[in-house]
Amino acid sequence: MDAGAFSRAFSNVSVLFGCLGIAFKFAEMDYVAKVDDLVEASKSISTLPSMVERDIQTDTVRKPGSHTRNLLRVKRGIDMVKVLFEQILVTEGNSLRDAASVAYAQVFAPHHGWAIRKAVSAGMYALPSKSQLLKKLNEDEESAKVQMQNFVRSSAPVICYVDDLFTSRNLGIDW
Ligand code: 1PZ
Repeated sequence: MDAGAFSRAFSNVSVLFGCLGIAFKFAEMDYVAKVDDLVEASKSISTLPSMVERDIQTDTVRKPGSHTRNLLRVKRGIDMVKVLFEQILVTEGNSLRDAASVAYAQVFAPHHGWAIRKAVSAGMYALPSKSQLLKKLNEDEESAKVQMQNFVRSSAPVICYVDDLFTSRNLGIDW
């Protein structure tokens, strides 16, 4: 998979962050820094497999700030958005809290320490309502439904692809 196309596509997730308010500023900064690292790296390393291969050669796969480590974090971010959309699609009512809590619990919580998990669960109370979010995104229920379904459908193979990239090289995906 082309590294530039991948990282540019998922830098768009920061638009969503922009609508969530300051409670998730820290998560946004962390995510944006990691995507930006991949965007920069893709200028000299053209594909995701070659990016990972380089870190394997230099034994820096799990090193803080490595491209491979950042790729795993960004993949989780995409997975979180996918699960969040799936949950929003099946949840009634105007609150995003249940959908966001399920997505966080499923994707990130197992990898975050106590302090971050507490901060995130506190932040969940500061989320905008679904109708406020739609308004900020310039969407209505129907248009948002179509966009979310599209994201869920098209992100699934990308998530699988990155998982395969890690597991096929025995790098593990649970760190
Ligand atoms: C309605 C939507 C609610 C969205 C809630 C988003 C919650 C995500 C909270 C994440 C807090 C991140 C704090 C930083 C954690 C870092 O320690 C780790 C490890 O980084 P490293 O050690 O490798 O440098 N970073 C991460 O786990 C990546 C976090 C990215 C968060 C992306 C979430 C995308 C979801 C967006 C939904 C709009």
